[in-house]
Amino acid sequence: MDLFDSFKLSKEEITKDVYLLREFALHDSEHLLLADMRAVIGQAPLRNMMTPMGFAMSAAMTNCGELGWVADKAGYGYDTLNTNTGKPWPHMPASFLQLALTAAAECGYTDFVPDACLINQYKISASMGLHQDKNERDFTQPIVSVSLGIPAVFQFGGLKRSDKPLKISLNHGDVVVWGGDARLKFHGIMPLKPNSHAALGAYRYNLTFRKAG
Ligand code: MD6
Ligand code: FE
Repeated sequence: MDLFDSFKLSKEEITKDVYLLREFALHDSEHLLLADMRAVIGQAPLRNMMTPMGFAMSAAMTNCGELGWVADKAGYGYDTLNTNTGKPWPHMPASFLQLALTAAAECGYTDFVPDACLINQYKISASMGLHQDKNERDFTQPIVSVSLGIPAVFQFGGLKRSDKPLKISLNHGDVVVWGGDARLKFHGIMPLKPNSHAALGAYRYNLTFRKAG
């Protein structure tokens, strides 16, 4: 049997303008993706940034692409330089870009031009509080989010922080494409439960691709 015959795209619209592509990243050269992620982290090490309120975030972060998302005393935003090293962020690997573009196109976003990829690493019990992604310039561009490693429960609510969120489990290789009316909705990650993944150990990684600039 041809490799391609066995690939049936799984696409579910979990709520308006939020698409879940189960295991999509596994069909798109998974090993290269993991090797490229390790190389980016090697050049721009993960670190726990401080929020403007003075709290360390429990997820460790780094970036690749022209722009990287950073948090510090001055606030949140994108920077062309890695504030830790003073150097530009590593280039976005071709495997990353290919995955982001094909996932976006599957969901109707054929003109996605990501210039930033935020890499989040969660250890057991790390979490991310409900937030909006609103530091980007152009909210007509979607966000493509790739989950790797151990599972997590993703929450997504409404346009107000107090709107009750839906919960959905995200597993290794799952991709979420998020845009349109959902673009500014609150979302977060519940504290990770103890678990282990064959290739990535007791961690979850999330790649979020954006057009930031
Ligand atoms: C995470 N993701 O999955 C955190 N933001 O670790 C996000 O904050 C996120 O997955 C916007 C769109 C999709 C996402
Ligand atoms: Fe987010």
